[in-house]
Amino acid sequence: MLPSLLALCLVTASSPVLAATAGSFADAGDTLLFVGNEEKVYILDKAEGNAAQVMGHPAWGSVWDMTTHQSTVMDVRTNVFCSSGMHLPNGSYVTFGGNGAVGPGGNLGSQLNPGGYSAAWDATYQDFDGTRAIRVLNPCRNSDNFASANCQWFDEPTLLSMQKSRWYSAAEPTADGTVVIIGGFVNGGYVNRNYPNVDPEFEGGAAEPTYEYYPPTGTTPQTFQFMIKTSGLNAYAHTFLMPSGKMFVQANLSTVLWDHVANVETSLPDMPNGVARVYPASGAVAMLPLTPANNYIPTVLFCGGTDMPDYAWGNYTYPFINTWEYPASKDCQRITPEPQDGSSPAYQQDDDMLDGRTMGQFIILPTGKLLVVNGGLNGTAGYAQATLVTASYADMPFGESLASGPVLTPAIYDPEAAKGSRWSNAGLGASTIPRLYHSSAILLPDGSVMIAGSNPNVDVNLTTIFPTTYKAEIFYPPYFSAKTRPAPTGMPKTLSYGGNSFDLTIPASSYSGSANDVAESAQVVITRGGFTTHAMNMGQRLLQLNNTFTVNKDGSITLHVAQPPPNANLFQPGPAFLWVNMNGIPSNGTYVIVGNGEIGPQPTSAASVLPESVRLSGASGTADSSNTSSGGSSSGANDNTDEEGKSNLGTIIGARPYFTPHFVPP
Ligand SMILES: *[C@@H]1O[C@H](CO)[C@@H](O)[C@H](O)[C@H]1NC(C)=O
Ligand SMILES: *[C@@H]1O[C@H](CO)[C@@H](O)[C@H](O)[C@H]1NC(C)=O
Ligand SMILES: *[C@@H]1O[C@H](CO)[C@@H](O)[C@H](O)[C@H]1NC(C)=O
Ligand SMILES: *[C@@H]1O[C@H](CO)[C@@H](O)[C@H](O)[C@H]1NC(C)=O
Ligand SMILES: *[C@@H]1O[C@H](CO)[C@@H](O)[C@H](O)[C@H]1NC(C)=O
Ligand SMILES: *[C@@H]1O[C@H](CO)[C@@H](O)[C@H](O)[C@H]1NC(C)=O
Ligand SMILES: *[C@@H]1O[C@H](CO)[C@@H](O)[C@H](O)[C@H]1NC(C)=O
Ligand SMILES: *[C@@H]1O[C@H](CO)[C@@H](O)[C@H](O)[C@H]1NC(C)=O
Ligand SMILES: [Cu+2]
Repeated sequence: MLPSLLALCLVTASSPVLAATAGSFADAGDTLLFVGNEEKVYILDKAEGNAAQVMGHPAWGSVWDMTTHQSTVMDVRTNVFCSSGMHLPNGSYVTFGGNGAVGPGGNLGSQLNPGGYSAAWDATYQDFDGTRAIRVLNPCRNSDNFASANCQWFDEPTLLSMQKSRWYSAAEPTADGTVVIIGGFVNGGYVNRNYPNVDPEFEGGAAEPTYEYYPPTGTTPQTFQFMIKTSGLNAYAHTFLMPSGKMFVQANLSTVLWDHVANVETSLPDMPNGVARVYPASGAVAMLPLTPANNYIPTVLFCGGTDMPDYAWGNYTYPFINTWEYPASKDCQRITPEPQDGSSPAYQQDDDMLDGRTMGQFIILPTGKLLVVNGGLNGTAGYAQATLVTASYADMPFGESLASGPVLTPAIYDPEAAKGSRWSNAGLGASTIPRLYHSSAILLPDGSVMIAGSNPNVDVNLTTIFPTTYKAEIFYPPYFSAKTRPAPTGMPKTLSYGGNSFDLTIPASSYSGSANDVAESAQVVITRGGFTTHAMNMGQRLLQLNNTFTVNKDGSITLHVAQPPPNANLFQPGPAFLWVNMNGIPSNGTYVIVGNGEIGPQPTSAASVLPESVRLSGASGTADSSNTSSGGSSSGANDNTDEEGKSNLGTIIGARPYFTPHFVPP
């Protein structure tokens, strides 16, 4: 029905957007987000027709302040649409690749690249080609001068860029803080195959099977064979660095353990039940907490996505079925890629999710439980203006969305619970805002979760059924019902790999009950929310630090805390938040840098040796043990009025709590 060039342009523009993240205010339409520090969330969108302007063009970058809930536009030169991103050891963030330059309607920018498949620049949106871009951001605080170049995006493709064009690449940090940038599309499309045509020269639909590094090494990118094997379905491959330094990589139905240094791969079993998890199937995927109890042996959890048959995936142009009528998967699988008991890695059937979800997203809460938010009951990520069977856009019931049935109620997965009882949504409120393609979520340092984005449209569309959504929300997990949360003192600013333990003190006023019991329940954890887009959090991890305790006469509790284990593969160097859980109630997170802050081999020392725990009968906390029903220690998002519609990046657009289990804002 569509002439092929039009189809191509359409997909170019319409392919997935960046999922934005937190901060949603900004154009949360398609967002990438990350928490820069304890004050700021950075937000990126694709280049599109946002009303908010910067430097005379629509804005696709902003920074949101967690205290004031105000956002400020930032200039980003290249089109970040569907890029990947990662933290660096010094706390800076870097994003990789994206889309070529586009103009209104997602059409090719006005100044074409050679070959005519992509554009170098667009005169209307004033975005540059982002396909090889490397953009660096040093998170700043209110005490810094935001106008200085040091606080702005560095986005100069002529000075710093990748060797290959990458859209939807994966990015995984290594133990020395180097980032491996893996695969991606040369250009965008629904899935990366030109089927039933087989034209290896088809430029737009080519998969990029190589990998390269940040910082750039200058060596020619090598082919990662797995990316050829899975080429039709390997956008945003799921990657997790393992304790050995090898990388666990999952795409299509294949799984591999990969030594990126020697470029040697070992096959692991295929994903059971035919459920695809990478974009655009978009399952929720996360590494379970690394704890002293599991000896820091990683297990990866996959939930949802879709088991659509091969034919249904169609091709680069569009799916061959009406995806919005095809139920998404509830299936969950766990795998321990490097078991230490001599067994072979195997997928293990886990409890089904309560709802099928495509584009569900896992947020690891500081308590070690996993929240799943967002997504749809049917279909897949991506957008299009036709499918093979619904060739007319006018007949598409959900506009350009390839998903339907927004899942509005979150659920919580407890990895420690007995099989059969790991999922619950008891007491969790429902959102009223569909969060489909290009939505995202991230943990904030007060323990709440910012949810933003949704824009299954090629450009801004405020009038369709699943519109470009500028409104962000904050979800308050059940622990926000606690009237008092632990308030530890002595939180360090840096952590090392092994070395001397450190002490934290929990005053008696910040807990209730028997000091001995509460001290036993204490957990000290570091979390990394990562870089979120497209329903995934690249780099997200939680690691529990080992600890012992001393109960003091005044009821205060001293926690003796081990440094992270002396293996930087377990928790790569860089920014994190440090938390203390007491009786399952987390403190606020404190910003810390893990490692020496530099790219390079990380210094390690022997694992910390902890003193024996000391109990003291009779000591107890003095806090009010009751729950609250009015307010809590949330960041005050509840005082935001609904300002949706201002489309102004300088304004927080409707950030307000919606999940208020046991918590009603005043
Ligand atoms: C952090 O490291 C990166 C990569 O080495 C560098 O580009 C950036 O400027 C550094 N940030 C700061 C604040 O020094
Ligand atoms: C996708 O399939 C449709 C229907 O067979 C075909 O018209 C179109 O050319 C295909 N696109 C590609 C990139 O192969
Ligand atoms: C996934 O891999 C299988 C086996 O190689 C292949 O037949 C299938 O076409 C792939 N899926 C897509 C959408 O390319
Ligand atoms: C945690 O600390 C305790 C007490 O020192 C020790 O016995 C245990 O081996 C440590 N566990 C790990 C995984 O390091
Ligand atoms: C928005 O979507 C509606 C319904 O799908 C469509 O009719 C309209 O043309 C779209 N508007 C824009 C600006 O694309
Ligand atoms: C989801 O798909 C099922 C099965 O095709 C269908 O019955 C249901 O109506 C769809 N839901 C929506 C919201 O379209
Ligand atoms: C307070 O709320 C928590 C979380 O919902 C619950 O587990 C606990 O039992 C409640 N405590 C009281 C005293 O109501
Ligand atoms: C946690 O941080 C919030 C601000 O985000 C503050 O209002 C609250 O008092 C803090 N709570 C504790 C226990 O430190
Ligand atoms: Cu996208």
